[in-house]
Amino acid sequence: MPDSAMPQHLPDTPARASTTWHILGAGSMGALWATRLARAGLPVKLILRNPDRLSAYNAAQGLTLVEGEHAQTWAISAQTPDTNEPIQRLLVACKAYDAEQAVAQIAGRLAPGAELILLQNGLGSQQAVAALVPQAHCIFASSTEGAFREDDWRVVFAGLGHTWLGDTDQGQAPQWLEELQRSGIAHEWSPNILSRLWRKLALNCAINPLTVLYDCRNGGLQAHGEEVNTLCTELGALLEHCGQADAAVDLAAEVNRVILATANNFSSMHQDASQGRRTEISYLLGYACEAARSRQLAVPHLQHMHQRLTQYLKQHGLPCD
Ligand code: NAD
Ligand code: KPL
Repeated sequence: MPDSAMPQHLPDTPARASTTWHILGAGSMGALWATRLARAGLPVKLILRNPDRLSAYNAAQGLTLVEGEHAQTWAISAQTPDTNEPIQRLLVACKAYDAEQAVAQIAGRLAPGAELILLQNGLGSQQAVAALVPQAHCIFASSTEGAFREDDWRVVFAGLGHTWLGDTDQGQAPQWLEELQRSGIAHEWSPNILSRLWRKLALNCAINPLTVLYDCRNGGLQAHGEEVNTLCTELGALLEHCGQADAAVDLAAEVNRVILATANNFSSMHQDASQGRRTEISYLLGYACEAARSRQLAVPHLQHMHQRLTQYLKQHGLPCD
């Protein structure tokens, strides 16, 4: 597929004064957001792990977004965490297990009233980040968009989706959502983002671990319907005990719908495990089991699933946290 010949260089000063979007983590989701914001003419800066990653990025001359047959490179400026520049708006696009440490590296740069948008899947990492930077306004996000890294600094937009954003104090939708609109990032302000995150966590707990253990596509779980439904029953009870009764409504029906609708796909956890990458188990099944334990709710099947998955990851030389 031909790439557009030259990287698109972006103006140093955008036409209209706008808050810079700092993006922490230039992987799949970070690149998907950064390139679309930059394409809309918004000021974007990437924060990369260290000077080696910054040199590699500069050598590549930008971030490439592949959409269908079209690939376009955007020369978005980048920096390391120790750059001396205040951050007003930060998209945290690391994996759940990296988010807290990554934010700790830039915490001293956060301007008064800074806003953080936390894109992590599962639960637990958002609360850890919010506790680390109590002076900042943390917005949690739950996204059904899909992207993967084809190569370093080259990301494929693999699945259209939607992103829900919200905070835990029932705050008003921020003005800058209009910038997401302009960037073509389908989104909605959610008055109850925790309910969305819990629902997604439950879906992921009912599907993802089983696809790893049975080494199958999502559709392969149709042969294990009883096991899926047993997990859904426990997950529903857990949601209710956690004050998330709305997220429990018709859970099994939705899980079975998702299994059918995504029958041909490998779950994100299956992709991680089969490619030798660390999974987000602690922020999905681990979080669910801990939430049940702390409320003295018996969830024997979820616990057993957690043990089996932990064992599997150990046997395959992968971290189980
Ligand atoms: P990824 O591994 O592709 O990208 C994470 C990036 O963060 C990597 O480039 C990594 O080097 C970087 N990073 C880690 N620590 C850092 C640090 N200290 N400083 C700077 N950079 C650092 O991950 P992803 O697929 O983009 O996923 C990010 C989150 O979004 C996950 O929680 C995932 O579950 C969620 N999510 C992903 C998708 C998807 O399709 N990829 C969809 C929905 C939600
Ligand atoms: O979100 C998913 C994932 O693979 O992480 C689905 C498709 C819902 C399966 O749980």
